[in-house]
Amino acid sequence: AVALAACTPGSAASHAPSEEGSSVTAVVPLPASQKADASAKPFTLGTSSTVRTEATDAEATARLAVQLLGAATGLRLQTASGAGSAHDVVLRIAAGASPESYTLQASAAGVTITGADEAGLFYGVQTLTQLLRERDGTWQAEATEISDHPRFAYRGAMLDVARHFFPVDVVKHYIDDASSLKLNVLHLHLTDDQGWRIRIDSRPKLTERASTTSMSGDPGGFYTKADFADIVAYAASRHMTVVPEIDLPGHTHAVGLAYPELAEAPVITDEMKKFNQQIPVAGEPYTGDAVGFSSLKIHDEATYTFVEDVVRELAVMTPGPYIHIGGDEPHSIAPADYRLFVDRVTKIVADAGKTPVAWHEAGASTGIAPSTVGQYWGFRTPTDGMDDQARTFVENGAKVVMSPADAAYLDMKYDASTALGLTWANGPTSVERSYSWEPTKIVDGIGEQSILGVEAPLWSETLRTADDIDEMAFPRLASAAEIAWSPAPAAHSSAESAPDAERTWSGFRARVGQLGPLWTREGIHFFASPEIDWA
Ligand code: TNX
Repeated sequence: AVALAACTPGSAASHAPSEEGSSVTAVVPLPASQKADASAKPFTLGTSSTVRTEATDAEATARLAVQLLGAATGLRLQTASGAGSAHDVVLRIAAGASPESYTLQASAAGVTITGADEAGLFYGVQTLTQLLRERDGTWQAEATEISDHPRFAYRGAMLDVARHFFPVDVVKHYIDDASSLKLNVLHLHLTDDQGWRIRIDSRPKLTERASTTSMSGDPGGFYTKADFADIVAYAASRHMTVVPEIDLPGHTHAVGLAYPELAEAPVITDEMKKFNQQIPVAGEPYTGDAVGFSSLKIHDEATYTFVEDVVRELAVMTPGPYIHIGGDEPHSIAPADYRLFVDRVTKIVADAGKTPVAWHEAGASTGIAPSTVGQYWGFRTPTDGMDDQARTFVENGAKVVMSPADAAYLDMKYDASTALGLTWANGPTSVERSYSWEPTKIVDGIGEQSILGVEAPLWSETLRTADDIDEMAFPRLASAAEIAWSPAPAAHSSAESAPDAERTWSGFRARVGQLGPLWTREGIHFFASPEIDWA
């Protein structure tokens, strides 16, 4: 752990409290290294400040910085080139350091952000938006030096647009949300029993017949290819890669509305009756919340022709390296049939030039395409052999994304009184629980080198609006972001650093509390959890 290595004992007034009573900086996720000098004069951003670049490679980020700093402060800044004044922000790219890394120097002489690449520069700008505080009618950032880089390459947020459909603007808002926390993957759960949300030209009935409804009888919707391209481009401009998920072979009731010949009859379980869930009927839209009742026909070649059509078009639409094939909750499918399906479909994705991703159940298969990345959604303490399934991906030479449901699932209630959300993952997930887990300590044999990254899924059974999304995601998405980005917690915390500068729950809690006003100005409808002392 290199956390706070720069905060050497005796460094002048390191992390001393400011007038506001908080420590000098409140950056989330916690930077890899940070030195602050509360006795030095701060940087001041004002109406005459400009965002400056020395070379054209930083100009796109400079334009974005004007927007982001504008949203954070209300100031209407301009871009410029060449040397500037002490109130300007200078953006530079200097290749050589690790991908996505940046350094930031703030002082009364100005702010300089140097990115190893455009992504790093963008993250430095995001850090600056968090450093700026309104004081005496001006926007100030305390004098500080930050050197920062991510722990994990894959830092994801998943949005379920199948149970409830969210229009392009809402998805863009979520991209803004997630990228402000230095997340770099948007996993879109595009299909499920309740609806098919992506246009496939060779299979037009999918969106004609299987997209019009959502859960609870709410309206449906789907993305045209132009919509999807718009999302992909917007995500790319914020350095996020889109991972599209087509959930197979279960979670496919909607496919049967369009192409009934591909679908098995729904399997009605005692559980559905016990929990008073809506009973699925073949050929009718499903608007309930049961899972595990649907399947494509495993022993029919037409199924694989269908999957090839979908994967081929999806691969063309997706510049990123991954296509997620789902694979979760195959409750109504014989294990041997499920394995056969996973083997064939991961190979279809690999043959289309993409890296398959699958939920951990697919690890039960031995003939899976070896490049397949697993996504672990079991609990922090694995049950039911889910750890064995997750380990299979690693044994094949691939990696795993960690999404423990009882900590990383953003659709769980915060506490029993939360209106939105579910409770199946070990009851409600407090902010503290969302923060207090370590990816390398969940599955034996899956350590740092086997973990591609961390993802926080947001399933939408109970969510209808952008505000609902924000309420469930903030502040817990910040927990996932810190786990994914910041160095692993040090075995012993440094006595010299202020508690809120530590990669600990109390440090996180204090820093997140400082971000409330920024989130409000940015239009993020966060849940003002009583676990946090909000500024
Ligand atoms: C489980 S975990 C699911 C989803 C539900 C979610 C609700 C997993 C891969 N599948 O189908 O939406 O729980 O929390």
